[in-house]
Amino acid sequence: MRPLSDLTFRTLLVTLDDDGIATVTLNREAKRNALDAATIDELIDVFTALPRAGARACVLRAAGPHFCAGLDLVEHWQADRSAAEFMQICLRWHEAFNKMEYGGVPIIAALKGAVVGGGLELASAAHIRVADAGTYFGLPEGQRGLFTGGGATIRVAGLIGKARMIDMMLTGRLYRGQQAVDVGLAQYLVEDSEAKAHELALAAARNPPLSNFAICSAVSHMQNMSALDAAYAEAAVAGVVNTQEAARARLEAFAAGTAARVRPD
Ligand code: 1HE
Repeated sequence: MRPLSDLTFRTLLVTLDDDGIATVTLNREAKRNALDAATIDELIDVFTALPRAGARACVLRAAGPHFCAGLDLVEHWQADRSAAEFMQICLRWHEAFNKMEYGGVPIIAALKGAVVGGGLELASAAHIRVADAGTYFGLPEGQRGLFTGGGATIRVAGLIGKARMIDMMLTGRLYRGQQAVDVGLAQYLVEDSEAKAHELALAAARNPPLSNFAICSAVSHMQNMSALDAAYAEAAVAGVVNTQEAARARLEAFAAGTAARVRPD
């Protein structure tokens, strides 16, 4: 695996600041950040490298007024792909999004404008989604004569349930605003989604990396297991995380009465 500093990007912008906050920007504004094959390859590269590059959290944002217009429909049409070829494309999408969901680095998606089709699949692989008033969510696959291929049947159905997902795909129904939060497409609805995403990334980055690794990989893995196996795996993960050196000082501070209490403002 090549380190982050060795990677070059054509469709992404990637930075890592002194707080350990990585910012990954979808940078194809002219095409509304539609996901072509090159962008998916770059997402695989960056999310393979980030966990080992010292990133403590990541903001996933986009250039321009829209987060992401989904699959690059023009590339797909021009390539006139066979079923086998498109299956391989989908496997690359899964690789990218699995790197995100299971990579152990908290990813906060700063959303705006269209979050549609594969764009929603991408956003769903983040750990937290922050929307603004102009953000809208859709799955226009049915109207395009397509089907989801980037994990929506798992992640979007997991967020909102299969009945709502099927409705979105069949009818083109869009969600936005408080309704999008209420159904589970976003966890925050704010004026400035980028500022909020950065604030949340900084908050997450203050946790010990091993705790974040568990939170941002184990929960997802455990959803894939039987309840019995998930409970066993939870105990094993907690055995490692809850006895880490980094937790000792925090526990000591609590015992001494100097640690912050968990109280609403
Ligand atoms: C694109 C794409 C795209 C824009 N692929 N080129 N996704 C969709 O069905 C959504 C398709 N896009 C739209 O509905 C609109 O573009 C937006 C609502 C997102 C934005 O509208 P607008 O007015 O700001 O931009 P535009 O004029 O529609 O597009 C600007 C340019 O971006 C134009 O290119 P140009 O060369 O003519 O300037 C568009 O062609 C280009 N563009 N969206 C390619 N998606 C793994 S399976 C996943 C299946 C799916 O994702 S299905 C959902 C596909």
